[in-house]
Amino acid sequence: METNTPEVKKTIFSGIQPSGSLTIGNYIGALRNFTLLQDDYNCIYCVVDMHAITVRQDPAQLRRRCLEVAATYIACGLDPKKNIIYCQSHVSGHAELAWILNCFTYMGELSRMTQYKDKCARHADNINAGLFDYPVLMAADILLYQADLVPIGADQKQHLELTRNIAQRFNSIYGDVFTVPEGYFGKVGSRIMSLQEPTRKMSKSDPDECYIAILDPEDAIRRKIKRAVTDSDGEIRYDPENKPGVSNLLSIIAAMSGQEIDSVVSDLQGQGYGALKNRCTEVVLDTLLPIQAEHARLMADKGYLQSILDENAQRANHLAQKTLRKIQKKVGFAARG
Ligand code: AQP
Repeated sequence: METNTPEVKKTIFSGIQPSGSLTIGNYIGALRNFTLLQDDYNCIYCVVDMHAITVRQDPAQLRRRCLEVAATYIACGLDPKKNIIYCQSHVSGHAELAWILNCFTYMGELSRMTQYKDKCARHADNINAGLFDYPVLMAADILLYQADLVPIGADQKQHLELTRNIAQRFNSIYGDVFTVPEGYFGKVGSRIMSLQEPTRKMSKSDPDECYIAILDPEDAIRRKIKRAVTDSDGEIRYDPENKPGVSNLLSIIAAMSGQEIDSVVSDLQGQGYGALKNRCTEVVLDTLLPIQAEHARLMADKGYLQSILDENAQRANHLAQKTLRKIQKKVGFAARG
């Protein structure tokens, strides 16, 4: 017999750090998937400013970037009425749950995190406890909303695995309190590489020539792609191990145009790297220019952006408190009168 019970939508959580200008790596690995999933899930997309201060930030710039990232979310197509778009520091539950989860996470687990090791090497003068604890805060972000699915790039896989371990460990002690989340990775582009060092991930905190920012002006985009490192054999072929630069440009074209990589390669058959770079430039500009125009429109109305962040922080806080109260009770914190 058919029933009319509506299917309960699953929950998605993800976030991006306002630690620089968002790159096409952030767009392809995360943001683009956020927009694809917004109709089928209850989505919570956070600007993770608490994560960003694990490396030194200029306070005025960080404040501005929080608004800029929220505007980028909306400009990329996320509907702020449908999705919960807010700043992490506006919902105190993230920090509160992180503290509890710290007590269920081992030093050995955190020491193995590759992002921690990379960041220690890059910020040797500031290896702070927050950098070490970053994955626990990320686990708290996700588990606070009982998220089923987490759209992320490949670099965050290890952190998500740790989140799952912490959730399972907690559940094995206290019963099934946390939903154990799954990762969601796009078919192509879950690891976009640096334009100058294509064996390394593209990062927003790298030197400017290594990445394309979503908000880069057109002439900078043209210049950066023109100067992207390729190789000397001249053949357009997808082979990330032996031809990382060319393969990276092919991945960017495929991810942004929605074409299969094979079909991109066959379209460019017999042509040189000039044609590959021209095609890449065309696809990147087609994607980014409309986003930039919408972003400029949103940034001109800061009052509207602020109201979106305020309203959505309240919605997020309501959900967060529900989980937090449950967890506090489980671990034995005193009841409130
Ligand atoms: N190069 C990339 N390719 C695919 N996905 C990527 N992501 C980041 N870089 C790439 C995905 O974007 C989301 C948000 O990332 P984040 O800002 O929270 O942290 P991150 O992974 O440390 O990103 P960056 O750009 O490298 O930041 P910095 O330089 O500040 O450390 C994540 O889902 C990530 O996988």
